[in-house]
Amino acid sequence: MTTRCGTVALAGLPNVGKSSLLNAILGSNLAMVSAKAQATRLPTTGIHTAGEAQLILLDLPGLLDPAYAMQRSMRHLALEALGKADVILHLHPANEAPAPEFATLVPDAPPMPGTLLTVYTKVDLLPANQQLPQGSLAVSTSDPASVAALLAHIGSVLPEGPFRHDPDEIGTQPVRFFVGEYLREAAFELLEEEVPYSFTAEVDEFREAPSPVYIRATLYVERDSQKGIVIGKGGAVLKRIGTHARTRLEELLGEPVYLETWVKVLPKWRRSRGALARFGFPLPDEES
Ligand SMILES: Nc1nc2c(ncn2[C@@H]2O[C@H](COP(=O)(O)OP(=O)(O)OP(=O)(O)O)[C@@H](O)[C@H]2O)c(=O)[nH]1
Ligand SMILES: [Mg+2]
Repeated sequence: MTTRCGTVALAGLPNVGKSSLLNAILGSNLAMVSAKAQATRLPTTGIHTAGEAQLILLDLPGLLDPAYAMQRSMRHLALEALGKADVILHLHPANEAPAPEFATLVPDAPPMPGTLLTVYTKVDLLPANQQLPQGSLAVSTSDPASVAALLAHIGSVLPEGPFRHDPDEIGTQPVRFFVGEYLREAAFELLEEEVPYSFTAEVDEFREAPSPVYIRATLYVERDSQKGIVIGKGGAVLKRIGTHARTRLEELLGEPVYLETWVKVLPKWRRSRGALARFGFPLPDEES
């Protein structure tokens, strides 16, 4: 059997449905999703193996014009992945068709030798009187047939080569990464305005045995007032954040989880090189 295997980057503006499409392809809620933009900060890898094709999918941060160091890191990570991808999916909402030329979104990208495919997302929201350009690839996460058709198309442009991952694998990142992601997903769901953007989480302790899995995490915000909001009256908000993340982790692990959370203030961490390095955000070399 001739196998195909390659990296497939999910790219586009914030909020276009990149993480949702990753999850729809995997048939699993691996990546965090939010109705609010700029949810994904670090690339998330998903593995999809079916028949003779293995896709190494990279859910990337949205391509935005960076205003501060964390956003510069997000863009840097996205561009770096685009330079290495075998296939680039440029995702764009169907109701905002036609999509702009991808190159206009990434004038600062390295050479991108991969095959570029424009994919219209959220087709279920397309008004009946609006048409997509002839021959467009289009998906809705609520329509499995549209996702299957996209997968077939990607399979046909994927390079030949041996599988690089166990076909049973769906992700490559450690559970610790997803602890932070699901805590942030709760923050995006429950908190408003700047608070979810000032929020991040760090795992201090992770113990897999004995059951339940024990996880202790610190939640960081940038100001004292935000700390009060994250904790809420009588700890009610913090409890909801923890419950959401714990439920998501129990689904991922298939095991009971005990999650302990603490809230701390780390002023301006999104603009601090040291704090960003600690939270896993590399910055391009020339930056200070
Ligand atoms: N109706 C509809 N909504 C969708 C579809 N795909 C995604 N969405 C919604 O669009 C919003 C953004 O989805 P995400 O998957 O988080 O988008 P993203 O591109 O990863 O966003 P960032 O990580 O912020 O760049 C969420 O509210 C999703 O539920 C779809 O096919 N149909
Ligand atoms: Mg995302």
